[in-house]
Amino acid sequence: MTAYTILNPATEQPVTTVPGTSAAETDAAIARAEVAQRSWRAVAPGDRASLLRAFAAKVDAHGEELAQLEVANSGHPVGAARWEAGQIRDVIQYYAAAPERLTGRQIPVAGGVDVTFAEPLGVVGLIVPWNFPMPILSWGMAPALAAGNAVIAKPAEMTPLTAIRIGELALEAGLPEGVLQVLPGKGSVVGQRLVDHPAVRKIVFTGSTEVGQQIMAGCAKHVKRLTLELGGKSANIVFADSDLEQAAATAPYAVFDNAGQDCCARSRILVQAAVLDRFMELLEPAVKDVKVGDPALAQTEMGPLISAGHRASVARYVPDNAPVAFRGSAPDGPGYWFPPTVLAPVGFDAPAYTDEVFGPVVTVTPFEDEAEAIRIANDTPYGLSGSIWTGNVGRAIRVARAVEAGNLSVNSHSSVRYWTPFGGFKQSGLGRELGPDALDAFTETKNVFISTQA
Ligand code: TAP
Repeated sequence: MTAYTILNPATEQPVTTVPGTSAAETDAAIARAEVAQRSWRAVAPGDRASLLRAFAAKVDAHGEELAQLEVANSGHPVGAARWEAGQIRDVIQYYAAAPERLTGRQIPVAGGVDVTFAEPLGVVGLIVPWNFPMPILSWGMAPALAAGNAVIAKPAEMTPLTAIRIGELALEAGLPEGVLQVLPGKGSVVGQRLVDHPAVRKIVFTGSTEVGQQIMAGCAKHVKRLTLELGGKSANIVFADSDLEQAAATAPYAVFDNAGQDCCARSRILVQAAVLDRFMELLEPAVKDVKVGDPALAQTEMGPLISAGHRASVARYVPDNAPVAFRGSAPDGPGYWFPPTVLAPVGFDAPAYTDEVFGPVVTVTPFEDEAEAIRIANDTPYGLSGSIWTGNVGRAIRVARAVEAGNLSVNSHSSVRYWTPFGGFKQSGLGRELGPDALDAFTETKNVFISTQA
């Protein structure tokens, strides 16, 4: 185990050191999980449910501590970090209702009785990115545990602190040893081992499309179950018949939330040409008003980027000759700061327009009519999210049905709700998380025929 240092992205100061898990230690954790899972699946449904409720209560009692850890580790504004800590509690609470409701079916057959069972998979590996360490951990962890699986979570190397604490809180709440293990460390070591080890029966991966493709190939060797939540390049489509003031006032938050490090960032604003000039007039003050600064302050709306390396990668999309329409502010001095930046006009082949920048950079592109808006919105390998602004209900429904993306909002930029399904079309992912059906992704259907002829 080699310890490594965690830096605060707002100050560049060390926060703590964390042990990096080795491949051999990952194997040992998988062996412990296999043993623990055999007992966990045998825990009576009501008892499993009440342990999960105790876990949710424990997370709730430590919500402020978790939020402050996320401020220090990830630079999330404290208001957002509190929401994230609340979400992990809510997701555990929601799936705590599942164990007693994992019913099978009885299907009429001749000569006997036919029933189905929802059996747990076994050991599930969760590979979590650095952008939303708490919510994304919970989306896989809670339904997997509720369905009777053991979970091994690998947080992103840079942002393991809340996941480590959540693992401790699970034990304090009474979850048996080995049922939930958190292994900080490198994706190329711990994550890769989870993918390669035959005893891990399912991988839930959230991260870049590039790494997701490698993981899919690795899982194929074992026909391992897989959920993928990958990148995005979502469109915010603003029609001339919309409430332009509202569309412009909210557009910055739809892309600059979490400093743009959001898979659902609406990083391409498409505006009907007839209202482009007016929209830009309204957008400029809204962008300049975004409060960028110390994430520990309650009024802060946008914090720093996660690392120096990531800031350099974002900055490459805004070279000196970039078509900057206008920018917001960012603090000077230490911290990985990058100001909210609006680029227009941009070509359809500009990297800032085609790539997932994963930073506070948005492009604005005009379109003429509904058909063109749909064509442009869909002209991307991604399909995760998007917004449609219009006062015409028929158009809202037509466009929502035509845009190839898993999560759309009309006249809003709604964030993820844990009780509705979430996931991507095309190269944004495979499968769905959250909502009432997530248990299906953590169980196998077993069909049993019982003869009445004997
Ligand atoms: P990645 O670089 O893909 O890393 C994601 C996770 O995979 C990290 O824990 C990483 O470990 C691990 N990993 C890296 N290489 C691996 C390998 N060979 N085998 C197994 N695991 C490996 O992504 P990121 O930069 O952290 O996150 C940003 C990306 O995530 C963006 O594309 C974003 O859109 C996407 N994202 C998608 C969603 C949804 S819900 N669709 C939500 C959030 C983020 P390390 O810590 O060592 O890098």
